[in-house]
Parts: sequence; C-alpha cells; structure tokens
Amino acid sequence: MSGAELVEINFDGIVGPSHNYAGLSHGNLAATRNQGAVSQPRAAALQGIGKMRANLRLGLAQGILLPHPRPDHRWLESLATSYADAEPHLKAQALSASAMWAANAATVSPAPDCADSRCHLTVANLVTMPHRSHEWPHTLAQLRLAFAAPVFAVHGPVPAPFGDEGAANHMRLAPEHGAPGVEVFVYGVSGGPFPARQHPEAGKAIARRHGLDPDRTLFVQQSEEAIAAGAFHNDVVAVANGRVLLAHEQAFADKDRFYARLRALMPEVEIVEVPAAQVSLADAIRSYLFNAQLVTLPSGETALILPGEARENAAVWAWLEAHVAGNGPIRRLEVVDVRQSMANGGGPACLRLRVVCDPATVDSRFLADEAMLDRIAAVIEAHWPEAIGQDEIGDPALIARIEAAHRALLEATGTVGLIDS
Ligand code: SUG
Repeated sequence: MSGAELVEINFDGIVGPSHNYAGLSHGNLAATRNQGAVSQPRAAALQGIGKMRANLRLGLAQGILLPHPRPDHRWLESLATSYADAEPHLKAQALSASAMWAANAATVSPAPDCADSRCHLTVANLVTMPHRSHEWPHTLAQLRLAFAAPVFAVHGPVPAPFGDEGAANHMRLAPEHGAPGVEVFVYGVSGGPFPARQHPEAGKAIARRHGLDPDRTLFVQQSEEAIAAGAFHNDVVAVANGRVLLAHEQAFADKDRFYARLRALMPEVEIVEVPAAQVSLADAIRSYLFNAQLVTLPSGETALILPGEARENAAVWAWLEAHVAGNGPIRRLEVVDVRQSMANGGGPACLRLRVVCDPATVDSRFLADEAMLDRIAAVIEAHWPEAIGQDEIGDPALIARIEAAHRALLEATGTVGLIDS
C-alpha cells in the first residue's frame, strides 16, 4: 500500500465497568472536583459507543481498545496485598477504569515518518500517577495483538523515572496522513503546584526508537502556566491534524520559537491560535475546547469533534462560531456527549488513540463497525453497573459484577485468553 492510501483510525478505549470518581489525579481539576460523586458506568460506556457511532457516520475509520481487568489483582499481588486487604487508596488505584483514555495508551509514529517504514508504537509507562502506572502491561498485550502484522513495531515502555503519557503529549502534522510528517513531542518541566507528567527524556527516547528523522522532529516545552491551570496533558491546550495546529495562546513555553521551527519545516502549516483575551486558559480547560478530535473528513474538510461542555461555554462557542464563519481551516463542528468521562478529565480526544495505517493490517477484533458496536452495547446494557458510589468500592458483590461484566465483553469480542492472562 502506498503512503497516500494509509488512513487514520481512531481507536477508542471502551469505558470499563469499574468507572468511578475517586479523585486520583492531582492536577486534573475535573477529577478532583468530582471526587466522591456517584458515577454511572453504563451511561459512560454507552456515551463512548455513541461517539464512535457518530464518527463512523462521518465516514471516519474506527477501532476499539478493551477495558482492563479491574481490580488489577496482579498489581496488588506485586504490592504483597489483595483487594480485600488493601488500604482504601490502593483499592481505588487498583479499581480505576482509567485505561479508557486511550490517548495515554501509546505514542504512535506512522510508517512514512520512520526509518524502517514500519508504524512504530511505544506503550506509555504512565509512571507519575499510581492508578495509571499499572496500565501498561495490559495495554501492551492488546497492542501486540491488534498490531501483530510485520508492518508494525510495538515497543515496551520507556523506563522509569522518565514519565511518558503517550499520544496526549504528541502531535503530528503532515500534508496528508500517508505522507511524511513533522512529529512534535511536548514535555513539561514544572507545573506550579501540579506534577509535570511528561519528561523530556521520554520523547527523545521514543523518537530514537521509532527511527524518526531528527530534522523533522521537534521537542517543545509546555508552559508552566498551562500545567498550573489544570492542563495536565498537552492535548488539553493544543491539537493538530493534517496541516492544522489549533492551540491556546498560552499552551507553550516559547511559542514563537516553536511556530518558527514548524513553519520552516512545513511552510503550508496553518497555525490557529486562540487568544487568551477571547478564551481564558480556565475556560479552555473547563470546556475542553482543545480536547477535541480534529479530523479530516472524506470530503477533505477539517472538522472538530467537541464535547457538549464546549458549546455550553459562551466564550468558547463564540470563538468557534466566528472561526467557522470567518472561513478558518476548521469547517465543521460536531458535538458529542461524553459527560461521564469529562467529569474525570477525559474529553473526546482523550478517549482515542490515532493510528495511521492500512486497516487490513490490523486484527479485525479491534476494528469497529455498526454491528460490532451493537454487540458491545448489548453487553454494556446487560452487565455494566448503573452506578458506583465511593462507599461501595469495597463491596465484594460489586467487584464480582465488574469482573463478570469484563469477562462478558472479552467473550463478545473473541479475546478471552488472549489479553487477560
Ligand atoms: O490521567 N483521569 C485521567 C484523564 C486522562 C485524560 N487524558 C488526556 N488528556 N489525554 C488522568 O488524569 C481520573 C481518575 C480518578 O480520579 O479516579 C483520571 O485518571
């Protein structure tokens, strides 16, 4: 397949049956604000399915990643405890459904960018947050199954202590998906009261592993003020697709230098900067304007798939409408409801991992169509708990239900014994 025929597939993490609001992510303002709230796992997972259906109907290629077994008994065993005996904070960390945010699963470099012309994926170590640090072995098992063909190279994590949060801090600009691109690794150094989760060494290691051309790879620092305002990942303040970079004015530590280097490498780049005077960092982060899926539709038009919260924010919606009316590069706005995920700080873009490849090379169990989504939705309807309150997470009956629900989904997707052992 020639580069021009490669397509972008969005692999969405299915929201697991243990989805709950334990407030585990320091620096993630939504998750902290909602700590202790009663979650709705069934509604959350169905919202995710709804987003995938909407994307299919836009003519976009869609894939899935499966929820992880929760609680993570293997992780608890490595800490010499069990779910029944674990202290409350370990219980919550072992039970989190955070693997739903597939943008944190891996960093992906499409084949045209890589020296050996294979598509490279490095699973993210997520070492900064305890509840996310035990995701990678299970994610790696899924990636090895989904991308087993020789056109892919799937790598283990960058070693600790170099924190890596995957595609959430990585952007790619290219004239078209199948052409060589410019890859941008965004890292944090400090974030005021909050941790910087992406270490500069992580991006450099990934770029070397993937065999990227050093002359077409940029390393850019996220601004301290963005992290301090709650942008714990770059994809909360910037998003790129094709020739378009959409970014908040305060996203980067030295935007002038970044933009100049990008323009030198890709003169056709369209940089759309949202001024702080029109949309404050606080509004950007609360509405998740930038945690949107910036996509190329089959017509060639660029669309932005936004959470409902962006439409509810007057400043954000006014900016978007003016952009579209003024013939900016984004021609179409699509709104999706992912409220349950949003309440834990995960918008439409957090829920997906973009992989540019030939769909025929991907294990078909990870490629979605309407019929497959119907089957998955039926399992969710039948098995996902309707609600989980924080006072219930020690309840063995709830845990049994979560584990049975997970098993039912693996059975429905033909993955029993392949990724759960
Ligand atoms: O890592 N929330 C996730 C949200 C991840 C969003 N991803 C991207 N921006 N790409 C996080 O902070 C909250 C879980 C809790 O508190 O129970 C959480 O992990």
